[in-house]
Amino acid sequence: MIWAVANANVALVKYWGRAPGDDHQPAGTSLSLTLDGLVSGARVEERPDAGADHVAWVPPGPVGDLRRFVALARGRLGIERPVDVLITSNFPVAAGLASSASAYAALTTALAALATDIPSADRLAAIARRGSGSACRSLLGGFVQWRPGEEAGAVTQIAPPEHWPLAVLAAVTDNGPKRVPSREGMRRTRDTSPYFDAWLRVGAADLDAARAAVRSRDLHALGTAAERNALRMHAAALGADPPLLYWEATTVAVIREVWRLREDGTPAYFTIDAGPQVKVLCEPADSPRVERALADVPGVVRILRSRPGGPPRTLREPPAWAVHATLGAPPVGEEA
Ligand code: 2P0
Repeated sequence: MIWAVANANVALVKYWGRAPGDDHQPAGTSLSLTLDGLVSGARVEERPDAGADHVAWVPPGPVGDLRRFVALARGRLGIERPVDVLITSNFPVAAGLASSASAYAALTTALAALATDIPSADRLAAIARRGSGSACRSLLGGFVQWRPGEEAGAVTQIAPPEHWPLAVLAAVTDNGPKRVPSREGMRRTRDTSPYFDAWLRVGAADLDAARAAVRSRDLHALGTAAERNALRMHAAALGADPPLLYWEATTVAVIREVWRLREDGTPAYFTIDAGPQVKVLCEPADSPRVERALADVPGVVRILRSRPGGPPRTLREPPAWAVHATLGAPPVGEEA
């Protein structure tokens, strides 16, 4: 039996739209930060006597997708025997906090540990993205770029986690599952939004700005590029037919609070994915003040603290927070 754990990641320049075709290629280049402590774990065990794979997601997740992914990954990794798979996370799933990214990065890592030949990082990234596009970014730590294309180095680390000890606070505004899954939201935006082409065009400029800001550790430059890029992604999604509105009233209230903090002299910057939660970047020294301000926004139910995190790891034992998932109980912090 093998366990692997992987961190979630937050995109500072978003992936929002697949390229045409069924190869799960992104339409544009994205840039993410791997998030320490927002973790998914995957337990994988070979079952020589079983007739088929067995998969489970605790709390329940999309097992059909998971089963198809396991079949594909086993084929690519040359794992002939059926496997038993359990996936669990230590933070709310399917709520715009990138649980599918960490889950599929952890699972890819665990399955790779069963392969007879050690697969290259490029091959692993090509497998992980079939589970969830953003999962390939969680295979690396720190600041990670994912660009379209099959050639080597499509997923690269542009700076390690220790390059820049930023604080990331996730203001959870709603624990429920998101309304429209990213995959459907991206498809609808690409196929129906008149702003999709413009979104891809401006994304390239946001990427250049964000990459330069990471290299020079310029929080204002990175934060403004990330905010701009997130708002442009949501503008493209709002233009879809039917429209995609991932925000709740509390989401907007948190945006306004971040802007108020900035006006009052605290550098804090937000980004928002395909859900109502808001992730906020700030200096570690400002983090307690920013956290208090976010927690005081009516409707914010919880703040998750993070910082730049590392790559996946394999383990022989379950991580402590995952033990009860193996017994069928919900993870820490989740309602039964
Ligand atoms: C991102 N998101 O760059 C963007 C921003 C959500 C909003 O990557 O269909 O679950 O599996 O490739 O990776 C979420 O989409 O989508 C995502 P698929 P995925 O983080």
